[in-house]
Amino acid sequence: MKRVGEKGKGIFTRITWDEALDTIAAKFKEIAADNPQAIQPYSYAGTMGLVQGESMDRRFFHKLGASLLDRTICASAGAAGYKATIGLSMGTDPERFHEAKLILIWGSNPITSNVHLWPRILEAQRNGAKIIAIDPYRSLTAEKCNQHIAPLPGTDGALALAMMHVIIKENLIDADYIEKYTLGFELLRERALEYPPAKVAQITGLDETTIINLAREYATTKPSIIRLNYGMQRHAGGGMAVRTVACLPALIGSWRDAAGGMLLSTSGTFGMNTTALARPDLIWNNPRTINMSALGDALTGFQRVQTFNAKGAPTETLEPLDPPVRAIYVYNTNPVAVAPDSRKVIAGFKREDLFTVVHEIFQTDTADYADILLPATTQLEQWDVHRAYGHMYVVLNQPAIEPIGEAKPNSEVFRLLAERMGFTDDCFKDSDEELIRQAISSPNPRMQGITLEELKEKGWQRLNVPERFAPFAEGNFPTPSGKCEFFSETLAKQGIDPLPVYITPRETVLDAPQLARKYPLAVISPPAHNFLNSSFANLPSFLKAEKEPHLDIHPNDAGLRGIKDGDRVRIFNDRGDFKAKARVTDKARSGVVVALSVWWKKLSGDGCNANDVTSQGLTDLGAAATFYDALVEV
Ligand SMILES: Nc1nc2c(c(=O)[nH]1)N[C@H]1C(S)=C(S)[C@@H](COP(=O)(O)OP(=O)(O)OC[C@H]3O[C@@H](n4cnc5c(=O)[nH]c(N)nc54)[C@H](O)[C@@H]3O)O[C@H]1N2
Ligand SMILES: Nc1nc2c(c(=O)[nH]1)N[C@H]1C(S)=C(S)[C@@H](COP(=O)(O)OP(=O)(O)OC[C@H]3O[C@@H](n4cnc5c(=O)[nH]c(N)nc54)[C@H](O)[C@@H]3O)O[C@H]1N2
Ligand SMILES: [Mo]
Repeated sequence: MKRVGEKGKGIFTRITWDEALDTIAAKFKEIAADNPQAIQPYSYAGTMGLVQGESMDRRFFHKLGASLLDRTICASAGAAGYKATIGLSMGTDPERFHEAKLILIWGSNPITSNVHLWPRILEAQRNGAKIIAIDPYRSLTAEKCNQHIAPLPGTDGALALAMMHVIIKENLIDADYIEKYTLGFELLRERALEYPPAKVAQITGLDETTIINLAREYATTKPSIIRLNYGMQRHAGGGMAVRTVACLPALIGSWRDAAGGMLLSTSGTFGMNTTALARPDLIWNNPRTINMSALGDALTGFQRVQTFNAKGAPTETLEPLDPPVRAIYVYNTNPVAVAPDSRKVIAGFKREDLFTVVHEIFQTDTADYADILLPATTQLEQWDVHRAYGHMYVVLNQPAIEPIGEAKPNSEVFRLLAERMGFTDDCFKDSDEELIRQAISSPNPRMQGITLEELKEKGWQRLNVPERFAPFAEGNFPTPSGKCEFFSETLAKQGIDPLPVYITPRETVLDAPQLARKYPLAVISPPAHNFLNSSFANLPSFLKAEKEPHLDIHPNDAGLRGIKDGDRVRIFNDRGDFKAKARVTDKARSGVVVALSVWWKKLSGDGCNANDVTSQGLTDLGAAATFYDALVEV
């Protein structure tokens, strides 16, 4: 379809695929003749399949010479933080959780967002394990745990350092493991001594005894696992927070047990041949990279440049973006709803001189701003192969039905565009099945035995890892030193504190007192139970279940503002505002309000959602979005 109405109104007229593709190719040729870097690909996790998510699309934009995209909207802070300590996103097998005796669910809400892990956790609980949630919000998961510890958002790094303080002072460490398999313990010890529980109680808003007991229980119950996840990452110090928490298992030697250690993501266990898929060798012009979490800036003419202080706390300046973005091609993502600082994002998409292509299954908030809107197939209609971040299986996605209507898979559209652009390299002719073969043909030992034939037969294959996978039982950390790095030379070289350190959030009452006078409440907006980011947030059954946007607010905070349960409230800061129905509840700890997300703006009642108040500030490590680091008034 092509746009006939004003940008954002979503009024289109139907055209043929030929006309659509010719229009896009003509526009790209015109811009590329000037400078192809003015063309911006923009994609994320609509499908996480390798074929439809990171193959023909990457080849196309590499060959074109378009700007690159740093895909930071979700996991890059945690990945970078974990890498600094452990080396690679690899950890405990989710299928061992039922054997643990203590599980810390830290910044994660598995009942909603990791459904296949939850039964294992329940089984552990039935076997007598204690389950502790560490979360500022009493989530569905926290409600079912044996204990819920509710720190202020973004203070997890301090909490972990205080735990280390107790563990080291009370000699609850595994000295043998530390000696053989870790680097920098003496320095870590000195650092941890700077974080006594009394001091950290002030930072986190927890009782000193809660912190001490948590540390003791964690260190003395065997095996104990930490399921750490995204909640703690979405703050200015999110990368360092993950790096810090990731030191804990080595300190007490819990990696020795297949049901010990920790799980952030299993993605690094997979060794898919993503290079063969994306073909970075096709890049010829050393293009710039745009950070996807600062899309609002990019579309309005700016690039965010980060600098760090000696600890590694980030500050950012805006520099003019030259050339400006003249065309954007959006697929597998819905940035108008999910990217931070919506007003800037929308101001960008409204630009009359911006050429916008959106390839979608539904007419999303973002689709409404398209100049050309293309129909996409769903996973039911397309080939793909998946790795995972929450299990150990390679999964084949075979189409169950023919494409409906005129919908086409991402891979096919890029093949057709490549042809129109005159890209003659053979790699633009690869079929989806050929792409799958390339993805799984990898020298990585964990990929040995994975074949398309067996995948077709079974649908899935477990990675070539032992049933009782205990990757770091005897060290073998994939870090530069081969050890768990309490001290990181790599960080030191980047001018960042080589030891774990607490990096404060950008926007909290304690750390930004001036801002807090105007906006005294921290807002977090984790996934609503029935939505998948913004996917499914338009389907009638799920909308019925979620009813309308809500804001959970503690009785004290509600009382101070004369807010009663069921009142319609406005949540605002200098960036913007959105409206929701107040639920006065102690599920939100005092000082923190919770807006479960991600609502489509056009279905939310006021055309806005939680991202109207979130910021484009980036994390320390990984330059990720800081969705849960925002102050507001209600
Ligand atoms: N149903 C459903 N499932 C999903 C998704 C979805 O949208 N819906 N999204 C998928 C995606 S893309 C992702 S990335 C994952 C995300 O899934 P999770 O890893 O579970 O991450 P979140 O839901 O963002 O946050 C988890 C919990 O962290 C808490 N939290 C917020 N800030 C902090 C903090 O500073 N410290 C601590 N300790 N906790 C904090 C939140 O209150 C929340 O209960 O889920 C995936 N699965
Ligand atoms: N306030 C707030 N904002 C958040 C978050 C939060 O917790 N709070 N979570 C953040 C996180 S963790 C993430 S990962 C991002 C996720 O953000 P996105 O990656 O944008 O995920 P979705 O919002 O689910 O949008 C994916 C879109 O892809 C489309 N799609 C699905 N399959 C295909 C396909 O095969 N082809 C094409 N062309 N399109 C397809 C879907 O219809 C959907 O509209 O959002 C982030 N934004
Ligand atoms: Mo995500």
